[in-house]
Amino acid sequence: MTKTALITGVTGQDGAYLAKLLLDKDYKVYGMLARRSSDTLWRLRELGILEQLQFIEGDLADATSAIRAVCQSHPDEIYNLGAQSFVGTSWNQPVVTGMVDGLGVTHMLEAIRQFAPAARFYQASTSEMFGLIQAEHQDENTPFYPRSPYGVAKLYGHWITVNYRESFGLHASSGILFNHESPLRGIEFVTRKVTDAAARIKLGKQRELRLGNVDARRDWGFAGDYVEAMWLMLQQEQAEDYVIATGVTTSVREMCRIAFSYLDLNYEDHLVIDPKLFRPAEVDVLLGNPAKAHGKLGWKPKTALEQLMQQMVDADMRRVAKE
Ligand code: GDR
Repeated sequence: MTKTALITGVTGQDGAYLAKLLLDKDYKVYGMLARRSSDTLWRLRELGILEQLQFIEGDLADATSAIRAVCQSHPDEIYNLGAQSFVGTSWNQPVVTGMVDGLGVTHMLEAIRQFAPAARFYQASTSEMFGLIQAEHQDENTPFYPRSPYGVAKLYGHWITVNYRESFGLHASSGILFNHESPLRGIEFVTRKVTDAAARIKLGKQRELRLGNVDARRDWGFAGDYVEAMWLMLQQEQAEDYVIATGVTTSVREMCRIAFSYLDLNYEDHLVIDPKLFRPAEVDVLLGNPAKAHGKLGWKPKTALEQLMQQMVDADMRRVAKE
């Protein structure tokens, strides 16, 4: 029997890859779509899946949107990927971030509890919840200490998911995903900013790359690998929470070196440190331990950072050359 999925945040990087994965598995896929004046559909076009999706207009900050989306789509599975996902922006829009990334999760869970209690729910949680790290590796038992309004809002979303599972027996799982990138990553995030700049510098269209804290370390994986983990979580009999990561940490500086050297460029000739790009509070280092996901879901990351950066640089070289 054909399964039906509802994805919030379907136009984002993860939404696009997940929609493609589910369509390839013959799901009927609905996407909740917030109307925006700018073009948000480019990722779905790039993956060639725009025409195969059904859209329901709605916004996570609006409880009636969540109810309408659940009642119209009759989903077997709901993936809540919609969010104000820019960590830096969350200091300038802390209330909107809290509404969408925090209360928005409750809107979805309430809609499910009341109108589709048998549906399975995935919540996009994040390594930003760990924030100020006390442990060398972060796993499902590491204490949280968020360092941004984004991390704080996401922590609420995480715990309300756990609470609805424990209170009402919903099949609700939270995936604690570490940074995950791809050629579909938005230019606002540091990896894509770097690969886009490398391509522009190589093609003579830009000279500088301005960055903030290049000593920050992240555990970077490929988004295409990570959406498989989301799907696997909802195929389990028991709903649980999982850390999804590579188990390797790399500095922003080293990530720049990898991207630039692929084009025979020296990043040090172009890098300008801009104090305006530092955050009011920083997450210095993240390093996930995905052992539980490996053991229970049989999930393993397939793409190393070097390979990922090369794919992103290649895609940006093609894009910039066409401009
Ligand atoms: P992050 O990703 O905040 O980890 O959240 P981002 O790529 O924005 O930053 C990573 C690190 O790079 C440093 N940095 C810069 N970042 C940006 N964006 N721009 C710069 O110019 C720059 N210079 C240095 C940052 O300070 C930071 O330390 C991402 C998002 O996708 C979240 O939504 C998600 O939850 C987490 O990953 C897991």
